[in-house]
Amino acid sequence: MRAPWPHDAPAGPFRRTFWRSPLRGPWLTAVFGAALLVTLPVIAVTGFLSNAAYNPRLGDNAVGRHLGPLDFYLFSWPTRPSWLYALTQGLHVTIGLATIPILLAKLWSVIPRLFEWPPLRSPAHAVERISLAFLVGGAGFEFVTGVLNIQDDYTFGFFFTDAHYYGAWVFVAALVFHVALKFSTMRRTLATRRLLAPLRDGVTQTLPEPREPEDSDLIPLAPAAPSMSRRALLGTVAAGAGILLIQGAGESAGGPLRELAFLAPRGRNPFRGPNGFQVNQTFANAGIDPGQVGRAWNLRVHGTRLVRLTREELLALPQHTYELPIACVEGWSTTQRWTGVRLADLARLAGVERPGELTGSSLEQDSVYAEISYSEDQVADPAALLALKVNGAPLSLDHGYPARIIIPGAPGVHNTKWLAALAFRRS
Ligand SMILES: Nc1nc2c(c(=O)[nH]1)N[C@H]1C(S)=C(S)[C@@H](COP(=O)(O)O)O[C@H]1N2
Ligand SMILES: [Mo]
Repeated sequence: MRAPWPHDAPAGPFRRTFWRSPLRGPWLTAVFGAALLVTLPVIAVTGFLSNAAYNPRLGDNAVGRHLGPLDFYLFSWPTRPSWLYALTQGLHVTIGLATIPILLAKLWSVIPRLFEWPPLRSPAHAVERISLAFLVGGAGFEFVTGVLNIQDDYTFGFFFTDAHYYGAWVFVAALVFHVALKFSTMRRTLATRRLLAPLRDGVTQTLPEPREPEDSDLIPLAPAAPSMSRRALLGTVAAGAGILLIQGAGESAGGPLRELAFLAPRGRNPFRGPNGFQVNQTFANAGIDPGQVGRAWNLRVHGTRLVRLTREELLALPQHTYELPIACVEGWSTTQRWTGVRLADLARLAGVERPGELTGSSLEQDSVYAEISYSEDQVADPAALLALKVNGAPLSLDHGYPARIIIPGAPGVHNTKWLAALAFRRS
């Protein structure tokens, strides 16, 4: 298709003879491309869904953006099934991690393209090169920020959700453009070179891909001897992806698979912690004055009137128990048995018969957790609780004592701990 590079290119990587691996060629690139064509759309769709779970339309949402020009969510995030966000975010993180080896292999397979000479041949070529810069840059940015955030959530505060979200638009746009340009080449290559035939070759039979019926600048002009077969390369990449897939499944699915989650954020044992499960951020880390959660604590409930309730008074109200997950943006989730007062009951106490949006405030101020908004649907769910107990025991300080919010189907980060106040609006 493309004319071979002219020989007047400067020495080094700009010469086609510089790239010598006999494994590189359109078939190899097409195989990695086809794999990415399966995983990247799943990551993109689950990513946008998980973002929708933040309810970016709600006014005071500290975590999750205020509505920007690219937010067109047409629905309010549902509360049912209660594991919905655990699923979307679990898939996003698990398949995202498993894709990293494939992405790196794909990049390796096309490295010569990054050194094309002359760098710009025509306006159309310039557009293609610029889209490639956005594609590679966008992929790098999304994967690096994603992995950093998994390892230490919201290190970047507001910056992460905004940047990862808008970065996703850039990456997806560049990807759609790239696929439109390359899809037919990929299909033709896989068809003419017979899908899996090259996998039969051992190291000694591993020759460069044939330059007939069409040449490709990915095929080396001066190939070195192979140090591994294509089969071994694909096997290594697949094994890497498979291991990451299993570890991610262990993190988000829990159960016996949990033992396999060797990359679990900050190496925490999910079963260890007060109340029998892991803590995201400890009370000590939150920097709240311990005096604020002692005898003097009471919950302020704002509605058409202000009501103040001590923990004893809250415990005297009708209590309800539900099994609900905490599903973190980091990809892990854990289901526990929560007991407490229905949010809708508290709204009524404050004089709001038909509650609309709710804003919850934490004693932890000056943080992304200080204020979180909830939708009318979330408040109306009978399992949306002001939790006072978990697994039959009082909440531990680390899990949000004296009281925290638990909303079915919501991202873990919206389950505000160390609650100070609730403000109900009318529907
Ligand atoms: N005030 C406050 N609430 C919070 C957090 C926090 O750091 N501070 N972490 C949130 C996040 S990101 C998650 S995943 C859950 C974790 O709850 P856990 O620590 O009880 O497991 O609490 C959420 N509520
Ligand atoms: Mo989280």
